[in-house]
Amino acid sequence: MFKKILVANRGEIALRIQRACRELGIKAVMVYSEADREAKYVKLAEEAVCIGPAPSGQSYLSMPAIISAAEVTDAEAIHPGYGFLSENADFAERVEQSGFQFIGPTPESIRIMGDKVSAKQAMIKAGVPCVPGSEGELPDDPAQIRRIAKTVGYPVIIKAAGGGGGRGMRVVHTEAALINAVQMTKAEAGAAFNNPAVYMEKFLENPRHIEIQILADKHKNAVYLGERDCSMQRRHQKILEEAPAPGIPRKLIEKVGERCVAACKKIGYRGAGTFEFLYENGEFYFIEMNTRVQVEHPVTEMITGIDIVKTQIMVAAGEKLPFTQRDIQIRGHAIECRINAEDPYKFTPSPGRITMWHAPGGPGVRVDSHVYTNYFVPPNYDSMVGKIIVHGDTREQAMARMSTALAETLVEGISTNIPLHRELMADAKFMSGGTNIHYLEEWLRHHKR
Ligand code: MV4
Repeated sequence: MFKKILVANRGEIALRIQRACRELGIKAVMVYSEADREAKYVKLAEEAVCIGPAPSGQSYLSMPAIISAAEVTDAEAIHPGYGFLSENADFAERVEQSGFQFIGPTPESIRIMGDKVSAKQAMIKAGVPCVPGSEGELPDDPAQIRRIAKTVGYPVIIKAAGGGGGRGMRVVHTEAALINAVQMTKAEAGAAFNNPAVYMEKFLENPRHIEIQILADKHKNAVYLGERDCSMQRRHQKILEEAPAPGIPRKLIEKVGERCVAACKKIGYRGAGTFEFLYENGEFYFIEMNTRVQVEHPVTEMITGIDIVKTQIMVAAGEKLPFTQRDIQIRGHAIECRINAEDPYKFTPSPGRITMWHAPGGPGVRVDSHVYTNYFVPPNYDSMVGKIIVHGDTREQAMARMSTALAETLVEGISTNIPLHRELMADAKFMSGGTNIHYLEEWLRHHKR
């Protein structure tokens, strides 16, 4: 096992990784920008290195700054967290070339999944169900493009190979609009991702966003840890997640989960990973794979009892997965609310000093947050200041526990989206379960204030 790990991230996930290190008896080196000097995980750290000024381009995205910090502190491995450099194949490669373990999959795996066309081709080959569409990149010939769209059937969606997470996509409803839409998406993709390749899929009108968590080691073992429902989102920002996904047959999840595991074994995947699916009319359609730990990993930890971050570290060190698929039991229901420093209905950022922070507690309540009373939320980064996660025997109990937890939570000095979460926990449609990816945006349109 490693003796020392460098945590190349900030905020709640930096603290989460530090805690996993503590539990494993590993020293954690924290890196921080000048804006994060006062962060809790920096104060708690046995070792911390300032890697640059507030802008992330000069700190959390600076490969030389992070690799030098690992060199001067004698760390053996680097955990990238989520966001920043976590899905940058060049970074993973430079980390390994500098003699450190990258806590994540190989650069090759990251590269395959970063290109959505090659990701989809790998999944089709491995037997994972995908959205019907073009076989790979779209050709240049307009007649051929029209023919593909006719076969797929309108509406279609044009997506950039270099995109993902909602960037570089365009829906097309008619043949008249097709060629222009393809050209526009290609031009934008060339500028934004330095890769003009695009592909086509059938556009699913009202899907849910369901994802499957997997863990794999370096010895060809892989398991799936059930699914998460991440449909509650606004502008591709998830706001709450839950596990299991309400109303989806267990047998179907098992079938898709087994396909994901088979795909991992086939491509030699290792570490934690998430297969993203759209779910509509009882069918799963793969769209993308995330090669990092995700913000919403705690809901899976709560229903499985497995520590995903700890396992990431163990498998990176070469250990075998300490459980098999048969050992993994889904127990109860978990919900996570992301607490953002923002106006709850206008969504404008609300950085600044938190004059009062009181976190909730009680049975089945977990709070993952790096903030505290008198903490200053810097304006330079993502607005998430923490996550409230609850577990219950049933979905009803989890919702009741979340309502109580939200009522107990006190944040003063900045605005947060807690009022929105409180309303959602009392919303009849959310309470009945299974709302789709458009629900929150529609709800917000009808609840203008
Ligand atoms: C789609 C889709 C409908 N049909 N693909 C958006 C983010 C990126 N990961 C894929 N996205 C979508 N792909 C087909 N063929 C609708 C979306 C989509 C979406 C997906 C998941 C969660 C929220 C979303 C919000 C708008 C659109």
